[in-house]
Amino acid sequence: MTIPDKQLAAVFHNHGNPDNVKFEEVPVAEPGENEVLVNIKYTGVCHTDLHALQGDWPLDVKLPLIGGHEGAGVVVKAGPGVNRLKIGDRVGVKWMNSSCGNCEYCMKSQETICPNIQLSGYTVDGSFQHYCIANATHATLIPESVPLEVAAPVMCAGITCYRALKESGVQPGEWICIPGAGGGLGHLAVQYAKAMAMRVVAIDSGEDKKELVKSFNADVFVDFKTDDVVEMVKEKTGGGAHGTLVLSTSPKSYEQAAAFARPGSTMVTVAMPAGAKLGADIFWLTVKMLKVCGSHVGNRLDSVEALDYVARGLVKPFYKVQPFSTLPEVYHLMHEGKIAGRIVLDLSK
Ligand code: 8ID
Ligand code: ZN
Repeated sequence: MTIPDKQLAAVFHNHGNPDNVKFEEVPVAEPGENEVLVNIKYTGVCHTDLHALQGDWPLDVKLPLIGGHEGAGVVVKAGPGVNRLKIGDRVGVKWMNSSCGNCEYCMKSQETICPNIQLSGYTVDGSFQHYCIANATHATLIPESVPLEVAAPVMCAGITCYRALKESGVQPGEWICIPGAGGGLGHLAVQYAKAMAMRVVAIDSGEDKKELVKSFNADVFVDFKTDDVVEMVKEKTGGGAHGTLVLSTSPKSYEQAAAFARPGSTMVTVAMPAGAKLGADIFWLTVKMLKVCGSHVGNRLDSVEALDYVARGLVKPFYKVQPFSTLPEVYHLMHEGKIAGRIVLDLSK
């Protein structure tokens, strides 16, 4: 296979709205030490990509940036010192691009809190291009039985939900509450939770998202636009969920999660709405003995395990495939909360 010198990439030079994304010809990068060049076939679009475009977060974005961190493709070139991967391997390019491997956190497999972390589609260029650089230690091998377009949404959404559910400490038979259940992360969280024998309260809005989460056997659906969220969660779970995974991009979900929390339960913060603060009342936090726990994607083993649930047929990403050129439209739909499941971009179109 010949690798071209130049390729098409979705780039933004400044923060702003989806019209800031331009399709430009850029050089194909050369893999460095312990890096591989991946020919991206499919990439999911995560709400994080939209946060990066808008400049929502208190962490600097590389500019100009090629976003994207749910890439799935094939290794076409290996840099010096690569032993783990070879040309032809099917791999995923994740948000977790690389870590130092030597700090206190890396030593404990907590690589997602490594102070020297690099993030695909944020601090380094990501999967919204045909040829993307990936770190050979962190790229995830995709099992042969999992098609690349299916693997793409797992590379961020799947891994993140899987790890966050573990962090919640919710046991089989107990209730997990999932605000944002009909979105990219949410629809996978519902499935991982059911596969772990949890009972699920799914919160989102609209018939299509209700039908989607019900098709994954969510036990209860609460519509945040028409239902009294706090009262309904408490009533259906007999006093509040044992854990909550906040996957909604509305800060209101954090207020509600603190209000419907069952005493002794854990709220896992996953979604990061711009400027959101935790407004929980310290009195109730204390006397209800609530736990608040942040969860940032997953480590290398979480990634392998999350894909294994898919390979075993326990989790099935729900996605619509669209041409690469539709990325700006995807951002518009995402901003309006109109995407049920994920949109996966086909780089060949
Ligand atoms: O490692 C991490 N912590 C991590 C990894 C990946 C993504 C964090 N994230 C973050 C993203 O940056 C984003 O802030 O998780 C959030 C959700 O990402 P997503 O699933 O990719 O977003 P989406 O597909 O747009 O889904 C959001 C859902 O929230 C619903 C929407 O209807 C949509 O289905 N929602 C909204 I907006 N308001 C809601 C509310 N009040 C709500 N659901 C319940 N209650
Ligand atoms: Zn993501």
